[in-house]
Amino acid sequence: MMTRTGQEVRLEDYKPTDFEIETVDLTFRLDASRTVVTSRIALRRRSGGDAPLVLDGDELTFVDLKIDGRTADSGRFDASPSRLEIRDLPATEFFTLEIVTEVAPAENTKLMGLYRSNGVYCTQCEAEGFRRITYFLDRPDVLATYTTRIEAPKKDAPLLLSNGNPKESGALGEGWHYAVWQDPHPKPSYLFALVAGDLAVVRDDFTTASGKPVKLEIYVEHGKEDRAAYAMDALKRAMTWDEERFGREYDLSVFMIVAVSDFNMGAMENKGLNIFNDKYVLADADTATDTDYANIEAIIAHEYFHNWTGNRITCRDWFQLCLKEGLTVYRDHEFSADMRSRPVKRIAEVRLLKAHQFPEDSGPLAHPVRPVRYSEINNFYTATVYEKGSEVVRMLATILGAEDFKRGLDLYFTRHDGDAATIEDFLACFEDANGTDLSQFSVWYHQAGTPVLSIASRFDASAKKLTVDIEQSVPPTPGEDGKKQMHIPLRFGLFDPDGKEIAAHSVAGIDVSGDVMHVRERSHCVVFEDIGARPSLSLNRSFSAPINIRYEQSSSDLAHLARFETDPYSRWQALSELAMRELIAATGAIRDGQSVGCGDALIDSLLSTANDDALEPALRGQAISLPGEADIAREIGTGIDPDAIFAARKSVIDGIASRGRETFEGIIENIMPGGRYSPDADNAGRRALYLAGLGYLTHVALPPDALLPIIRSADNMTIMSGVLGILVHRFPGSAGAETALAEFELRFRDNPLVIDKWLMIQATIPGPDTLERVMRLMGTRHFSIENPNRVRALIGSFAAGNPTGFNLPDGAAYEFLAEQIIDLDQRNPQVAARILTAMRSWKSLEPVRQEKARAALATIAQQSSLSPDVRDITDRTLGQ
Ligand code: B3K
Ligand code: ZN
Repeated sequence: MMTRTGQEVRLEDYKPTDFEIETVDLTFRLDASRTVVTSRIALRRRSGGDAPLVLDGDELTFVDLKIDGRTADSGRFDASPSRLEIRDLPATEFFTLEIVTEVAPAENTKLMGLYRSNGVYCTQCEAEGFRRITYFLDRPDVLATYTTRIEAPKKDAPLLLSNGNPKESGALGEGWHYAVWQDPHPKPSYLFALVAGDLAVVRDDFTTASGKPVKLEIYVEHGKEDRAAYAMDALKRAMTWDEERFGREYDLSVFMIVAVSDFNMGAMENKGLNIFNDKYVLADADTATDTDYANIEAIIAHEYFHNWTGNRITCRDWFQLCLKEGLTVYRDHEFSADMRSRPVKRIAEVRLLKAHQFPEDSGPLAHPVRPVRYSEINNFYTATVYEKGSEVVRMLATILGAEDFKRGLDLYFTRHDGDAATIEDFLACFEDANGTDLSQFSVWYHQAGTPVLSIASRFDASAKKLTVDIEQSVPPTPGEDGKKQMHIPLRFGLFDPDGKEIAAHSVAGIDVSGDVMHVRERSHCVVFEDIGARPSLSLNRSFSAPINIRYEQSSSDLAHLARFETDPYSRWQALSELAMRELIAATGAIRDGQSVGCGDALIDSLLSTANDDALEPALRGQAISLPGEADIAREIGTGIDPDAIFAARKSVIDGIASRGRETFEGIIENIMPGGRYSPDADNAGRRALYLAGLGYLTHVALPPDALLPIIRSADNMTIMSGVLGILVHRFPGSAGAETALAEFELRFRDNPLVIDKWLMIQATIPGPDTLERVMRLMGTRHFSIENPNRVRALIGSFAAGNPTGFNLPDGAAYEFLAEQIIDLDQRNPQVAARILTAMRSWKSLEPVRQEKARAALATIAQQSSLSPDVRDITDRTLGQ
């Protein structure tokens, strides 16, 4: 498999290793600048021959090698920082190696392998971080049982944790102590973890469905224990839910979560010892928003669910990443839907998918859910693998139905427990359990690009027939010629002119099961018989497939659906489609120098939804939140002028706000929950609707001065930061906005996670002045280029979340980003590469900005010492 030189790895080259590693015994003698790692591995020769054994390394210092207990002659091996090649191995089937390496955790700025975060030793090994600890066959199909002994000075590290169950611990001389952990479950090296330091613990207990006791422990910095209560509650709910919904029980005597403040992503599912970005553990009303609470619940569950989908059954190779990630995202989505409101959750999922995955799928970084090539695997932890991967599993459930889906998944859990599996293995379980053929469905895994269904319909009143022509296509994506036809499950509904749903009894031209049409051919001519009056057609209900639909549906039809659809998600979808048309038309008008109005169909539908007390507040909030600037840009597709989109969106909001003033005033007066803050879904939905209403009112009534007191008197972070965002974005530079920012800073200056919100709000202020503000903020004590959360909050959200501020016509912000990426790349390539993906849609910009963006990307490309991570993203983004 690959070493970290950036050459391409290809799925078709996969071959099992010549050697199996059966057991791994690790000893760590911890020291910030010189940790000694001794790794004793027991190998079994799988195939004959005298091929050398080549172990992966990455920036390692080799110290010593023993083969079967004897020091190896220097002629028998070559050791470099990235590789250990051993020749003349014993001819026996079994033999052992003892490898000693040295690493420097304090100097590890990549945050991969063993590193230090706020004085705590911690690890991150997925995907290829274990090779930064010791030489190993560092690939997911090498499964071994691990015993880990950790030695450290008791004063610096009273706490010594690793995977599995605690085995023994005790004192050593000179103030040192040790602990031994044993993990009985064979695992790949990417699931290894170690934590050592001085942390506080929050404990709880859980009893599994079959009666086994499990200790639950969440480790946080001293003084932050109270802020781990919600995470603990979420964990217990996730454990119960996984037993009830999927029959999955936990399998060790202890489950530990450690929160650290320097982490490259959200969290990591290491066996029995999850390590989390503290942002996804710590919460209380004063410091966390409703969104933070929802994210904590989802991510705690996601990592826990990996214990089965990822750990017990892992991936054969990294091409199969979606096997664990897509399935686990599907599971966490279902969990959140059950814990909260299903339609509200679905709307949030679709908004996220469209905002992140759709642009990826239509740009230079497009790749299949199961790719076949990569040059840097860390760049494939993408919205396509995760979110589209989850949608593919959801479609499987839709196509098979709940029972058959469950039968297939149960077979997967029994057949592949303990395996490193593939997508083919996964699909075969659903085929075998149900006697069905999923070969056409499997194209979803293999083909990049968002499929398009082009729809045309006509109604023949005298024949009482509705005819719907459906044609499928997939736009071209890099490196894939000729797209195959896909199996698209399309939920549908028909609504008569009175708004009643019509049962479609007789449908010809397509297979239908329940309310799902199975689009399998290039084109279908679908005929609905016995339809009395021209109906409104609702398509892709509940977003049954991650596709784009091109259907010239009249505004009155959409308004009809926005009013009468019985599926709340689809009601939102109709309204959002109506709004999108209005916003696109307004953008065109602005570019042509015409005045912008807002059609009555949209305003009427939007206000009647906002006023509909029968709908839960969160849905009303979603309904009145218009598509964002990036959504509009995505739908327009080419020649994007972000300033025109911003102006158009503002005009449409002005129009809605002036006619809806009473509605919005009513909302902000009545909707807020009373009593003490609670993060539950209903209360959170009320606050979301309140903030949406307040946002509109700033376009007609509320001046900055009226917002300041709301911020000052808020008893929770959702309202405080939500109103701060509205004030600062609507009235940038105003005295009120600057006062509010200063007060917020003063109050929260010692809480970096809250300061991240402050940085993010400022980084996303629309307009040309924000670049300077971002540069200024980089010079304050609140920013640190070393901490990924700070970098993402300030630079990441500026580049990815501020269309007008980042896409300056003179290209100054692109140049700024290029400089930051080049700098950051020296320190943390993974974070640099991730932030650079903000440039992925540069080819859809209008020509002037496009040229400036290309030039900035070229500046990065010209650097001679780029990491494989940034090199890969830069080259693919430029189309090279
Ligand atoms: N499996 C990890 C992601 C690891 C990312 C490595 N670059 C978290 C998750 O998806 O649960
Ligand atoms: Zn995951």
